Parts: sequence; structure tokens; C-alpha cells
Amino acid sequence: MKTLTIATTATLLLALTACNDDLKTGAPLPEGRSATAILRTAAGADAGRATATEVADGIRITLDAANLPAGTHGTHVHTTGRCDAPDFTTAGGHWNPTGRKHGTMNPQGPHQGDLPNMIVGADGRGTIALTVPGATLASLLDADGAAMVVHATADDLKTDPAGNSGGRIACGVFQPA
Ligand SMILES: [Cu+2]
Repeated sequence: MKTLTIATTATLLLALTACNDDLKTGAPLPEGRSATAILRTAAGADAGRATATEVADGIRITLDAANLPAGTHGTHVHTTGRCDAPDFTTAGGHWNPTGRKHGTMNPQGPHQGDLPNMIVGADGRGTIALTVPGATLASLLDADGAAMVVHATADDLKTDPAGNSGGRIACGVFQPA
């Protein structure tokens, strides 16, 4: 959508089609709120940013990460909006308002905070974008807030409570936009 710049009839038709699809999965609500998290590494370096936006069927989460080691990294929304370096344990466990077990491959899962593994390239950058169905920004931004966390290794997507994804290498607190 954002790269559509040539206003030919064909691209307009494509744009309309894309908009219809977005309405089902992830179109921002006209009055929807959003939140942004600025991520830092354990050493305090800029590690990119995450957004959470209210959409028709949940919240849309994006993560554009930078300055991270190449490889596959578990990523989650954690339940407390605190990121005290270097281990970021103050972010607490996974955001889990529905009381599920960890992992999209766990029959008793997932947590609403369970996000896909992120592939970070040799340039240190990685991205994630998805809609968490049924989630609300009011729940995300509850009294103790929430944080985006990137882990050292891959999430197996099934082992409670955190998919054996190792230590926490980057963290950012969600702030209302
Ligand atoms: Cu995590």
C-alpha cells in the first residue's frame, strides 16, 4: 500500500482491493489509538521501534529492529512496561490477559504477547508485522503498561513460558502516541 505512487487506473484498483483486505485484517480504526516503543539494547544502543495500533479485529503490531545480532530471535510483548538493562527482567513475563500457555504451536496457547520469530540479517535489521486478534490497546496499556522484548535465540513456539528463547537482548516500553 505505502509504495503505490503511480495513480493509474490499474494501481487504483489494486489499492482498493488491498484496502478491502486490510479491513478484514489490520486496517486502522478511524478513531483508533496507537502506542510506540523505542527499543534499546542491554548496552543502551538504539535497537529500533515497535508500534501497536487499534484495528477492526484486534491490535496491529509492527517491529522494525536494528543493531541486533544476525540470526533468529524470539520476540514478545511482555506484561510490564519497564526495561531495566542489562537483563530486562523487569519487563516481567509475556503479556497474557487471556491466561493461555505459551506458543502458537501449543494446543493451550498462545499468549496474546506471542509474536513470530524475527529473522535478523547481516545488517542487524529485522521486521515483524501482524495482527493479534481480539487484543485491545486498553489491555496493553493497563496500569503497569507493556514492553516489546527481543530474545537472544529462536522461540520454539510451544514451550511454556517463553519458548526457550534465551536471554533478553533488547527492550522498549510502549507509550501512548
Ligand atoms: Cu519474551
